[in-house]
Amino acid sequence: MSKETIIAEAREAILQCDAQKALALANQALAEGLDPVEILADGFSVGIRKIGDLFGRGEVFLPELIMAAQAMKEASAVLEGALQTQSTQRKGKMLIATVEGDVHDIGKGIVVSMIKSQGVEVIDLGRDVPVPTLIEKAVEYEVDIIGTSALLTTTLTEQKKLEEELRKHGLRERFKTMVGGAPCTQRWADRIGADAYAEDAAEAVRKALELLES
Ligand code: B1M
Repeated sequence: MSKETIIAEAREAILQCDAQKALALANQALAEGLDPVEILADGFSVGIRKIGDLFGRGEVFLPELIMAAQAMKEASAVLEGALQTQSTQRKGKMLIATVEGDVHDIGKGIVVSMIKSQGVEVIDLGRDVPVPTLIEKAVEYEVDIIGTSALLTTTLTEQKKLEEELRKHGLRERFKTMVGGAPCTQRWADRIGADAYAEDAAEAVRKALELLES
């Protein structure tokens, strides 16, 4: 199967909420030596965003969204597994989580795998993580960067809360912060005083490495 066909079928598998097909395509992509990042970004991620648009327009409903997310998670787990083997050299430490009130963790998972593959140690606290926990763990693990992902306009404010709480506790200078997630923008990052914003996982890797060098 050509790369273009695998990418097109990967999108389709998510739109059809077909986890079995998505998994088979992810495995086939790896067996054919294709770039897992490209298959994720141009194939599966496009499919899940399309389902999100259909959901937003009321053309599909929550059960389909949940099934599509499951298919996406299974396929990305396979592709992310391939990423983790690319580099083992340690370059710094980053804590990352999806903010409180938000369970969206597919994109964060891709970001984590890609940053790890570049030799950065990543402590992933999962999803729905309150700001006090983020700060407590950042201090405990002595990380260099605190990264937060927010996918809902209602939970984006948690990223602002993190900046405020860090300042309040005199810890702002101790950590670099990075924000991301679909509703997040560079403007938002500037407004709240975050050190970096990344639109996608590839940019998250670049920005994390820049923050570690600064
Ligand atoms: Co929900 N959801 N969802 N959802 N969901 C959105 C976000 C939505 C835009 C869909 C829509 O209506 N069009 C909408 C939000 C609207 C808004 O806030 N304005 C929405 C809604 C409304 C909801 C619920 C409220 C639905 C309901 O219950 N009625 C509910 C909320 C639950 C909650 O969190 N409290 C809900 C639930 C769910 C599922 C559980 C079904 C599932 C999530 C499963 C999971 O993640 N485990 C889900 C999904 C899958 C989506 C969409 C369709 C896809 C998200 C995704 O995985 N994208 C989403 C629509 C959309 O985003 N267009 C939607 C693919 C992923 C690769 O991209 O996450 O953007 P993304 O990550 C990218 C970048 O953003 C960036 O890099 C990643 C990789 O390139 N990035 C970072 C992300 N984090 C970063 C951190 C960084 C740097 C970069 O540094 C730290």
